[in-house]
Amino acid sequence: MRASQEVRGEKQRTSEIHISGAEGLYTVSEMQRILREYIERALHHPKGKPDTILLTLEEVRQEPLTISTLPLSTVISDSPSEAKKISGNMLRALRISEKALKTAFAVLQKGNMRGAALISADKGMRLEHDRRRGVRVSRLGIAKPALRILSPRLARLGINTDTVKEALTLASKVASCSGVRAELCISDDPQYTTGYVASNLFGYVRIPTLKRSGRKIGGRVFFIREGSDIDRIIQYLERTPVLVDRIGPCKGIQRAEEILDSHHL
Ligand code: WAQ
Ligand code: MG
Repeated sequence: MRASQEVRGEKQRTSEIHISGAEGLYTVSEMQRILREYIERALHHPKGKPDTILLTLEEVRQEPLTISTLPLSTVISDSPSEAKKISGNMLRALRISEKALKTAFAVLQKGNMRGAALISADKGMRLEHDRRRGVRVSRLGIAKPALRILSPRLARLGINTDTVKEALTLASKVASCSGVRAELCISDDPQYTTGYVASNLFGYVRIPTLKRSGRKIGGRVFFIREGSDIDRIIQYLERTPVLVDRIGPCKGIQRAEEILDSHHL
């Protein structure tokens, strides 16, 4: 599903605001219920009212690959500047260059992308073919038995929401893509201020206060190992069906240093 709104700017020029998007892997019997949920989500979104809602349903014949969720944790952070420092340090530990970090934070500050930016981890170059749209991760989902394990684990931490479950599923698919070294995400919902850094090394690390409340900025950046085959990566993220069928550990609040120190790099 993708919902957008056309706005008229200066000199009658029109541009499009991305309101909401959602995707998943479902059985035919779930289709009607999911469509209703997606339409509901598009119509009642904190970013505004869409004038266009596009729904696409495609049969997936390929058997999905199965993966585990990344280990989840949350760091302590109580200001955007602290959150930026924590996310920057974690990404530096993952060998993301200063140049790449600069490009990444500029993309997130600008916002209004439908998909994610691909940035080379070393040179900090934008790699996706369509920079306005970005790369949209699709054909991903979580199997029901896995969801039944995940939900109570998240509930114990007070974070059993669709937002967290969907972001954890997406980050786990992205981390399973060879060539992707790390992901940085900030929600584009004005009130949702928690973001994350995800990687195979540190897991899915939630970072509160990554943006100031009320701001419409946000987005996703995937840091790509230098010299990777970009078309293969895009093909995997957009087209290869991947299903979460195992759940990794879900930890509570930790200090950022604890997470960094637990790995000898
Ligand atoms: N593929 C690629 N990029 C995407 C996708 C996708 N399927 N969905 C969203 N994005 C990009 C797009 O640029 C959005 O503007 C941006 O990410 C943010 O999307 O643990 O809610 O759906 O508490 O607003 C993270 C923290 C929440 C969750 C992320 O993202 C937690 C969130 P949103
Ligand atoms: Mg959003």
